[in-house]
Amino acid sequence: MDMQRIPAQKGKYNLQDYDKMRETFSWEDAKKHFSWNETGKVNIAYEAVDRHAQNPKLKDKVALYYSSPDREEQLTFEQISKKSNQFANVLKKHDVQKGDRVFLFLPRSPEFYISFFGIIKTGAIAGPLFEAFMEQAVRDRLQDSEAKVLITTPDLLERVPQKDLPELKKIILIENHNETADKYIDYKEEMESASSDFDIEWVDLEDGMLIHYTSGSTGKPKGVYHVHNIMIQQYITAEWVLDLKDDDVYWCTADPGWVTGTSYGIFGPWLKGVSNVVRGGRFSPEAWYDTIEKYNVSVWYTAPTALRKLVSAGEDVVKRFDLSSLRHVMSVGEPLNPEVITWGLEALNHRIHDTWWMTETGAHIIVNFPSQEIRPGSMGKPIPGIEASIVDNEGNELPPNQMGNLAIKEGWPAMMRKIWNNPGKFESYFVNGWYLSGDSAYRDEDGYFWFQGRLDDVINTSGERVGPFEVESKLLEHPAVAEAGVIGKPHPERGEIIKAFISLNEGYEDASELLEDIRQFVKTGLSAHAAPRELEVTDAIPKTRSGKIMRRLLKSRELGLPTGDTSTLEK
Ligand code: 6R9
Repeated sequence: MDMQRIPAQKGKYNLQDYDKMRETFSWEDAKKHFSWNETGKVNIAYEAVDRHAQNPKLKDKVALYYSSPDREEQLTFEQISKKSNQFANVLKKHDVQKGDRVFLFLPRSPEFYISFFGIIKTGAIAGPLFEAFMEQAVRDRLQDSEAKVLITTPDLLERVPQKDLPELKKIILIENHNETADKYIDYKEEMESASSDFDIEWVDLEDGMLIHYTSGSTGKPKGVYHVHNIMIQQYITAEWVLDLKDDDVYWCTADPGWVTGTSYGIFGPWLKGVSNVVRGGRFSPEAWYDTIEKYNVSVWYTAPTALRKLVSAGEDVVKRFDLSSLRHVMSVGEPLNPEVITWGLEALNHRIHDTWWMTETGAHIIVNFPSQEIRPGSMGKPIPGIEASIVDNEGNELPPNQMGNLAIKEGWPAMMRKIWNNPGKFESYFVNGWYLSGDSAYRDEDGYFWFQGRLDDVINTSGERVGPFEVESKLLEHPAVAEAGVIGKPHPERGEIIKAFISLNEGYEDASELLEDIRQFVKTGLSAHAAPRELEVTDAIPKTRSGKIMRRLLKSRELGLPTGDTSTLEK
């Protein structure tokens, strides 16, 4: 453990004493920030967009600075409000009702943000998908959610297996296309004739708003269901953790297909009425530093995998850009290496604040507050209003410095409310009133939490959560593959890479062309980030007597670690 400690930097941040606040804070206090407090009826789209559009001081403020290699655009709060009203009218015209699932399969673009809020204004539930998804990944999510409408581009449409999606009634295409059937709706054409007035659907705090699919260690991806109530915690953490002030320019690098890209790439800044930068296009150190310089980004939220790439690009690149607008830097998604924090101090002259949370938690849980001393390697402390602890498998709390399940006391505002279509799965997360995260960690005597690893087989590659089952299932669809077992293997830049062990069917030989063909099969069928970077042919995949793949054993063997208890191994 690195015992180096980095004190808060005075004059930069809001230095509220969260340790003290933790003793008195109640979530009721946070509700006073919202106008729905008196009426009881709400809509998160109103709080994040329309409320500012109606405020003479904010309506002309730039809400979205969009930039990609071939397009640049700025939209004010009023423009987003009106355009999302238009889009809501388009959806209503095509019979979208409260509670319907409307999915977005789009590149990051202004249309994404406009249609996202259009959906929520109708009371429907938005489901953002990563642009990188291939056919199988799209099928699984649209089938499970029974999505009624999909918003996409003509290019991405090729990956939508419409014959397998009987519930999908309409497809809205945001770019020029040649589709003529009734099922297809032309975005531009319908937006032009749609009114920019819309009677927003007022809903209850517990009504659904968003589904993010995420991977576990077993089964298909799960639809994590969030309700409008999520805004309470998003708002308060945008204040406490993102430390947003009125004149900040904020940039969250996450894709809106990921919970970070919605909770903190959309809602956090906009609930606070802060200008938000969105960058399309690929990662490159130059393009990223340029984005900070060009928009005078003051608050920056990114991920270890990107930071590690910036570190390896070297300090010379940093020096070519003026990054003096930066005030506050944060990271999420994977363990933040102490070396990266050291680099941040040297190259950026900023502390990098790690934050820990999950798709299921909806918003920040354990963080390094601006006012807090940073202990490199630690995720920090729980936010006020959250009770986090380390528990054993029965949900009994463990003493300091003992490793166990990182757990959260049930009932925080941003908590998922169900797993779509799978009530049993939802229940399985909770033991003795504690939500078990699947992460192992310990807490030191001062209340700092230290991440140790995943307790299940979920893989975290470049910050993306990948379920081994999904990859194994895809591998098995290849005619050459008889059996498959998939693990995460430590990697200096990507955190983990996916390694697949396969056994081959009769008549197939272990040859590099075949392995490359299998890799491509996963890449083009599922998604690039789910394709194994390493493939190894083995005679047999170790399984338990009940037929479960012993991924843990595969991993121990791969890493040359003790293999532990193998008594259930099928002989
Ligand atoms: C927001 C998000 C959640 C899992 C989580 C953990 C890992 C996230 C981390 C971290 C170490 C951090 N994780 N933040 N591990 N330090 N600061 O990442 O959501 O995609 O659902 O992933 O990611 O393993 O359980 P999600």
